[in-house]
Amino acid sequence: MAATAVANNPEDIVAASYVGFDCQTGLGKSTLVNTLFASHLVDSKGRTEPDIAPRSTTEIHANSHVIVENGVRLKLNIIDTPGYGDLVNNDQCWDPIVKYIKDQHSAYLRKELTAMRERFIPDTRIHCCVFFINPTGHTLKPIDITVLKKLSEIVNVVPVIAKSDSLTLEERAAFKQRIMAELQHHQIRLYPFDGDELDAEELDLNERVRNMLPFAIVGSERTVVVDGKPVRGRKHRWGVVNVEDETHCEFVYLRNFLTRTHLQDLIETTSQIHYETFRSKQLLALKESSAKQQQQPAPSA
Ligand SMILES: Nc1nc2c(ncn2[C@@H]2O[C@H](COP(=O)(O)OP(=O)(O)OP(=O)(O)O)[C@@H](O)[C@H]2O)c(=O)[nH]1
Ligand SMILES: [Mg+2]
Repeated sequence: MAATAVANNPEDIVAASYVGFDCQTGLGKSTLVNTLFASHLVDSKGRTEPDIAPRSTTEIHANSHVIVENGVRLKLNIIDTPGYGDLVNNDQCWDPIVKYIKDQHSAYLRKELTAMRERFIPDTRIHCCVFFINPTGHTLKPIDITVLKKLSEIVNVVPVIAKSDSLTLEERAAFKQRIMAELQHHQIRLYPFDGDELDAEELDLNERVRNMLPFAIVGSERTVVVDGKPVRGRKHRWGVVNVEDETHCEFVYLRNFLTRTHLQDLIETTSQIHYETFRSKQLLALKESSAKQQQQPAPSA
């Protein structure tokens, strides 16, 4: 775990791919992508300041930047998705994202099977899905439960309370408790997992993350000046929410989690658990279909 992520590609750079998803539009997915990248950008082709008002995302779109964390060059790929849940029929709103995640597994498996001699296989597998929850303060919607169940079976899932500046601290704490109780009730297995190979320090770190989930986040595309320093923030009539201030929201914890403390483990868990499950199912299906073909009588001449 921790920041000693090992590069496994020719560019000598660690690569991690994350996707943001929710069951409705406008919860701040695109804003969070920009907030994450704005904090320590090394090379940026993205927006550092909004020149146009954020627009509703219409298609799955990959954003990619290199950041430096603890001296490790990290290529972050963040996949932004449209809010699918406002469609008249919410049924199957998870289809595009589930397909996207499986397609990446499929592409990796194909390359693994065909390009055995290549030392490096380009890896576009998704290491974490950040799931945005509407800050209603009430409960999760049934569609959230359905989607979380589907996603947690194929990818590491980390839930966040979107736009948490709309909740008071008491509301936030009560909402978190309710969400976690619901997830437990529905037996939804969230990341991080406690494997046998983890030491006491790592188990303790996981426990601390679990106690904090879902991260209550705030995103912003604007820079505001706080104590003479430019920071990402949201200016309200009553004051400024500084997204980097841990007493205002938990954005910094989410960022540390994704880019430092759990980076390596997210990558390993994806490969060892989610991809392995996908891979063995695919190979079994392949074996069964070729066995069936062999059983079929040869066509008579
Ligand atoms: N109060 C508050 N507003 C936010 C926050 N994050 C984003 N917003 C605002 O919410 C609106 C929608 O943000 P987007 O980032 O476009 O939301 P989205 O989830 O990408 O929307 P779709 O692409 O349509 O699904 C914008 O006006 C943002 O400024 C937040 O943390 N707090
Ligand atoms: Mg968007």
